[in-house]
Amino acid sequence: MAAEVFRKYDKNGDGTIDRSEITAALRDLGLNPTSGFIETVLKSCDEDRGQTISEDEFKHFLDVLEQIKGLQQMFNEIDADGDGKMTVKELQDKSMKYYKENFSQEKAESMVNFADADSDGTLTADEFIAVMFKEKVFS
Ligand SMILES: [Ca+2]
Ligand SMILES: [Ca+2]
Ligand SMILES: [Ca+2]
Repeated sequence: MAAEVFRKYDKNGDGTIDRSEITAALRDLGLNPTSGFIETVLKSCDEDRGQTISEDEFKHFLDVLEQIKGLQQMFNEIDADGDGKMTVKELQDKSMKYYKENFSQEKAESMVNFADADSDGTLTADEFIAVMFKEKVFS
């Protein structure tokens, strides 16, 4: 079973999953990943630092994809109006549920600003997931 799933991601069939194949997998989830995020995903799976994901490391990659899906769900719930942008207010409204704390305006603002790669004042799923995933993996 695992080998079949691996082949689905190993598009060129060379036995490893490289950056472009990671990118394709993330696009399949509906993301538009930056090169920085792709690098983070690769590093989190690539235990032998071979710059690709081998079949041995593949289980970890599937776990990572699951984690990312979980973060997507979380994003969609916080994005209450479903416009694909998380505002400071939307984050504040759901902060008790997800962070067990009622965020002040200031705190919600500073979290949004921290993750807001294009500085438009709101977070896309890509901006949100990139930061949340990094915290999960490297903390
Ligand atoms: Ca490949
Ligand atoms: Ca929204
Ligand atoms: Ca933004």
